[in-house]
Amino acid sequence: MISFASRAGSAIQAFAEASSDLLIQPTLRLGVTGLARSGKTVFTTALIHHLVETHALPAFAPAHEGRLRRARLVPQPDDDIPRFPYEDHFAALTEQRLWPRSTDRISQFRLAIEYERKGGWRSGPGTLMLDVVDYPGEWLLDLALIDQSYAEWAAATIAGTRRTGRAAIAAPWLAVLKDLDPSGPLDEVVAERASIAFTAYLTALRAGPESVATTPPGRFLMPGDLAGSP
Ligand SMILES: Nc1nc2c(ncn2[C@@H]2O[C@H](COP(=O)(O)OP(=O)(O)OP(=O)(O)O)[C@@H](O)[C@H]2O)c(=O)[nH]1
Ligand SMILES: [Mg+2]
Repeated sequence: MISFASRAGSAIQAFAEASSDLLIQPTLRLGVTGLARSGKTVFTTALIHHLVETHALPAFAPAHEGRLRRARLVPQPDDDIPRFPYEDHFAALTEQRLWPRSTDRISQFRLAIEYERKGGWRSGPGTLMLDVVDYPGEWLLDLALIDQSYAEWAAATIAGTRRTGRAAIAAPWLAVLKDLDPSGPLDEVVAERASIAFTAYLTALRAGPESVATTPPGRFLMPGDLAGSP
């Protein structure tokens, strides 16, 4: 009961804080989404640059109407998520003239955007906190797995190895599969060996003519913090 009361208390407090936050300081959280190599990191870097340097943004209504005062990077709110390395990406693009490497883990940043309200019942200056998340495009593939059972995914993945041009790259993984006993006792070492062979197959597919990952799980290709976990 005590724990319920204190939990309810902290929930009410959190709600009150969130509501007062919302009144004083609205927060918008955006995920930039797209398959691997679709341009998320470049777009995100350009977005920060244009907002922070207050470049002319004629298609962005608040800027066009002269209501955008300034934007600045402020500490991002989650201590357990790495910060988006904006300065590194920007320097690579403009000084070294290099495109960013494929993103291999999640990161985020927070922009405080100071603007002039449009009028109505609350006018005057306002600040919008914009949190933007960048992540490896490979992870987007795994959304398709949400509606699939393991058996359906396994059947589809094995059927996929029979597509034209895949026999040679699938052979080493299929050879490992043949030696597995699905009803035998769990052996972590054997499972890891199979997982490594399967990941090599996914990597070979990604290196193929399509040059983007299309076979999930993308987490196998870009494990991020889960690298090496069972
Ligand atoms: N010409 C041109 N090419 C771009 C632009 N943005 C991205 N590209 C190309 O697209 C590639 C991928 O861009 P990224 O921003 O790294 O793509 P991403 O979506 O972050 O990719 P992942 O991190 O692998 O998910 C770059 O290496 C460039 O070759 C752009 O504005 N202009
Ligand atoms: Mg990226």
